[in-house]
Amino acid sequence: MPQLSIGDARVTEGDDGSKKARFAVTLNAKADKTVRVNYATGNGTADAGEDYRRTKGTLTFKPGQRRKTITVPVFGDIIDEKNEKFQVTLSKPRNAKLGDKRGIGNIRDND
Ligand SMILES: [Ca+2]
Ligand SMILES: [Ca+2]
Ligand SMILES: [Ca+2]
Repeated sequence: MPQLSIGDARVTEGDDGSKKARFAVTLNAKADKTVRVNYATGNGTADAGEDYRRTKGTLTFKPGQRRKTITVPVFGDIIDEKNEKFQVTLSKPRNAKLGDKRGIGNIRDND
């Protein structure tokens, strides 16, 4: 069975609006069946609603597809903070198994 892994993301915070943290989710081999996996964000030192938008959903890889991207909005502010982290965790893989199931979102403060 092919294996799913998620990478880390790095984004420099803005001062307003939001910027996108992009997490690549990859399959280590082509699958002949449709692969699905759930994902959800979780707090680290960064808080949902304050620093980033809570995001969850399901990715679908059609047979032959190897790479998808999860996008999480990171909110801008003008508060002097430490650099902060949150995570995106994969769960419930269908027709695949999990390799690295946790991606770290690194937010670099710019204030
Ligand atoms: Ca800022
Ligand atoms: Ca912030
Ligand atoms: Ca800030």
